[in-house]
Amino acid sequence: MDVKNNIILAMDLMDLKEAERVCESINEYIDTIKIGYPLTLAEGLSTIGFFKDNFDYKVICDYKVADIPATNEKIANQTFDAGADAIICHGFVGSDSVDACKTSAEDHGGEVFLLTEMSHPGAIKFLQPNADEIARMGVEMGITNYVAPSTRPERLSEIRDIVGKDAFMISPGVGTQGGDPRETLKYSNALIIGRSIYNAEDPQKATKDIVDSIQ
Ligand code: NUP
Repeated sequence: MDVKNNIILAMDLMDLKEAERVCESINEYIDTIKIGYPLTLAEGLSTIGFFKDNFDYKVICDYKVADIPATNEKIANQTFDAGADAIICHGFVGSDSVDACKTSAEDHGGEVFLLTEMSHPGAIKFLQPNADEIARMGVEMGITNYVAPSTRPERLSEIRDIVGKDAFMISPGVGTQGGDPRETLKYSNALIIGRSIYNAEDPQKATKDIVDSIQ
């Protein structure tokens, strides 16, 4: 996936009008948006089409799909049928569940991102001990897109070593959660940034400052 300025906007505002205002103000810098449960549950699955039709964004749906294969398939099909370009799925549920999302993505001409380790402190207990295995499983399955935490550059480096230099890795946790943009881009292809942009007093300036800082 090609991401303008290596920045993916994590849009977790829950009012579509507010989200639209933020997107309008930063449109010159952004061409890829990640939406998740907050906005989708508040405003509906049609938000995917909203961003595609009004902004021509690539839309990554952060639904962290983590169910049995049959249910994963239904979730992924709904997501791609609504126009998503990509879906994020959890790896800890195992290869059969991940494969259901991968197959749905392939059937719809979309992409799947495999979430390896998460960015928050709590991920250290259960996810981190298994994250390398999850990444290795992804490689074995032929998955080329990964999500890994900007908050732990040393782990980003290790996960990059596992998935290889050609994999496409995107990283949340930049800014509000403490991750550093430049450090993250040593290992990752793109930053996922939410609150530091949409909660900023001036989202346009906040985005420009990040863009300038990574050029
Ligand atoms: O490990 C992860 N950490 C994380 O923050 C995986 C994620 N998908 N996210 C998401 O990235 C999180 O749900 C939010 O949408 C975004 C980060 O937002 P912010 O911390 O920049 O506001």
